[in-house]
Amino acid sequence: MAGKRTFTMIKPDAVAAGNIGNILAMINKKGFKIVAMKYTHLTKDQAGQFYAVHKKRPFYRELVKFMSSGPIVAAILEKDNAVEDFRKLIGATNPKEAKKGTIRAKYASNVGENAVHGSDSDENAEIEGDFHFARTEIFK
Ligand code: DAT
Ligand code: MG
Repeated sequence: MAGKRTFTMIKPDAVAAGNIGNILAMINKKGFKIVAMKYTHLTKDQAGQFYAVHKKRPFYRELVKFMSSGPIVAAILEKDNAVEDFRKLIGATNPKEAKKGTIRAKYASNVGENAVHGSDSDENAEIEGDFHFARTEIFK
C-alpha cells in the first residue's frame, strides 16, 4: 500500500476561477484514480488545523484566511508513486518557478494562491486524507 495514495485540494482561487473541471481532467490524464472526493468549505479552524505545521511561518494567517475564503474540492488519489508523481504534476509552490505544463504554471496566480495542494510524503498523505474523509467515503 505504501506510496500508492496522495491527498489533494483544489484551492478556493482555482474553484472561483472555474477550473475544477480542467484540473480534474489533468489529474485523470496522468493516470491518477480518484478514490475519494468532496466539495466543501473549510472553516478558519479547520484550515488552521490542516496547516498547523506552518503555524510559525509569516504567511500562516494569510494562508488560513485564503483556504477558508471559499469552497474547495478535496480528494484522495491513487497511483503508483502517487506522492512524488503528483508533486511533479502540480509544479513548484511559486507558480513563477513551476515548470510549463504543470497545474500551478497553468492555473495558479501567486505563491499564496496557488490553485492546488499536494501531500509531501506518504505519511502526510495518510494524515491529510484522514483529516477530510471517513473510511466509508473512500472507494477502491
Ligand atoms: P506546497 O503547497 O507546495 O507544499 P508549502 O507546504 O511550503 O508549499 O506551503 C503551504 C502553502 O502555504 C503553499 O501552498 C502556499 C502557502 N505559502 C507557502 N510559501 C508561501 C510564501 N512565501 N508566501 C505566501 N504563502 C506561502
Ligand atoms: Mg506542503
